[in-house]
Amino acid sequence: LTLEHVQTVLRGDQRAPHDSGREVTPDQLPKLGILHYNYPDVSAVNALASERGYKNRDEITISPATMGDVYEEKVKSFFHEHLHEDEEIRYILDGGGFFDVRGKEDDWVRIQLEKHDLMIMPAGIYHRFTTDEKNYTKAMRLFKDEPKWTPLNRGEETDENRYRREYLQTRDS
Ligand code: KMT
Ligand code: NI
Repeated sequence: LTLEHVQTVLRGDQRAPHDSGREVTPDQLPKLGILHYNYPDVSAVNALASERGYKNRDEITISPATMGDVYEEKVKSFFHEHLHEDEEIRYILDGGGFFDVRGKEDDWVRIQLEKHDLMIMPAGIYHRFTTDEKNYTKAMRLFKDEPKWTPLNRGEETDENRYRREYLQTRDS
């Protein structure tokens, strides 16, 4: 136990493994509409992308070394609770991180992603992302069309969003 760890616990560091309380049980993710795989070979990612009609991709390296001064800002912005109007597919090329998603009771469920994990999140799910204490996430982002990342931060408007409503209908039926 180091001073650093004590400080981390006291301030509830978003990059700590248990910031969000509960750990994930394997049956929890499918119930929330989330798919989670581990693909050591990128050819499996290519196959999945073509099956689902994903034509574009890019790579992002989230780390102080690649982002410099804006790193902390970026990490904060990814950690704002948001939804997207499209599925979000992420493949971890190196390093790791956490996606937190809202469970059925609107609780946070923390999903740890490690190298070669691929996660598919449905449109309309509230979530947030953070690097872990190693501060290094290299990820492939898959897009059906042009690479764009449009987070809609949670608020009254997103509660009425049709993708949000459709997500809840599917999840709770
Ligand atoms: C998201 O939607 O939160 C992100 O795309 C985070 C960065 S990709 C690991
Ligand atoms: Ni997102």
